[in-house]
Amino acid sequence: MQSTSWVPLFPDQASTFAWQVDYFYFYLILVSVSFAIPIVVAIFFFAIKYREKEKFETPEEIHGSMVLETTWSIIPFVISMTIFLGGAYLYFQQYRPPADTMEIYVVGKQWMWKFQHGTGQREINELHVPAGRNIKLMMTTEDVLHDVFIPAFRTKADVVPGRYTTLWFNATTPGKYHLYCAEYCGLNHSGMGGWVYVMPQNEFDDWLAGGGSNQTPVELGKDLFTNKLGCASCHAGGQNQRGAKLEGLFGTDVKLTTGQVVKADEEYIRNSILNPSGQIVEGYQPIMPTFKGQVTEEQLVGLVAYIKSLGSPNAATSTTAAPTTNAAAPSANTKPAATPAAPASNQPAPKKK
Ligand SMILES: [Cu+2]
Repeated sequence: MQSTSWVPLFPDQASTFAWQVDYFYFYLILVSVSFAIPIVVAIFFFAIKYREKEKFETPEEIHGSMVLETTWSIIPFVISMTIFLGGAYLYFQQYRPPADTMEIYVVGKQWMWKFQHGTGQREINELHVPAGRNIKLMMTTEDVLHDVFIPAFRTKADVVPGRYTTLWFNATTPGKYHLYCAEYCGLNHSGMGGWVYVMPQNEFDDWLAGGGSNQTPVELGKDLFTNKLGCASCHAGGQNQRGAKLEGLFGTDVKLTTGQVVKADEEYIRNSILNPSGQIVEGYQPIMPTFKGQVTEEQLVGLVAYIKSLGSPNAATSTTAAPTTNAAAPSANTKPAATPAAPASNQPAPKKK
């Protein structure tokens, strides 16, 4: 760890893909240098060799060379394809989270980072994660564009108002690593940063257990859904069901009245809450009011987490934290609490263990 005030040329390599990014970067430098140097040398060499020795000298004409033209087309083509393929490989690795991730919700705001774990713990400008696990950040912002940047993990992603973006990593080495906002976001942009603490799994479990009993995102969402926002009055099962069925919805394909088929992911749920008439599910009326302006980003995160917890066909991705912690694992099986306001329990969510 570099904790001195000078900036190291290369930050620590602390994620599974850090060395790959570095190798690729070195490769780009190597390619650039091995072209730049011969070109500069050739410029000087030819400038001297073919300088005008007599006034009004006429150079000898040449009429092209098939061999030369072919060579200088094929070689750069091959080299640029290695750059393209290397870059594409790294991109796919970095921006396609694996299935077995631990999710952490992130809300950016001028000028701080707010994190919330699946078990409810909240953090500001600090993020604790276990080493050796796939972590997925589900991110949005309350105001302007921000960008999560963790140099030691060699990864960054924009945080965009009005939508969810994701970032994943697997931190290899316990330690303390800088977290930055990498998108100019106003006056105190430079102060918008913090630290990521990578801990061994057992220390992380202790940390998580000591975090008090915050409401988990799923609990918050459930409370909003059944009580505060009254979503359950239309979306819960039974005679009064006028809204689309939400149990088992997450991750499925939804057919809209327009004939379009969309995937019910986080973004879809979010849009359905904020702009319901934009995507009416086939067989339903456009009667749902918008909740734009009535729910904060954190409440939206809760609602999305709750609807996710109502079950999905492939429930492998869970919002729970470490499997070893028993601290309030929010999942579908905590659901049938005897809440009279939630007739949703008429239709037990698919139980998956
Ligand atoms: Cu920012």
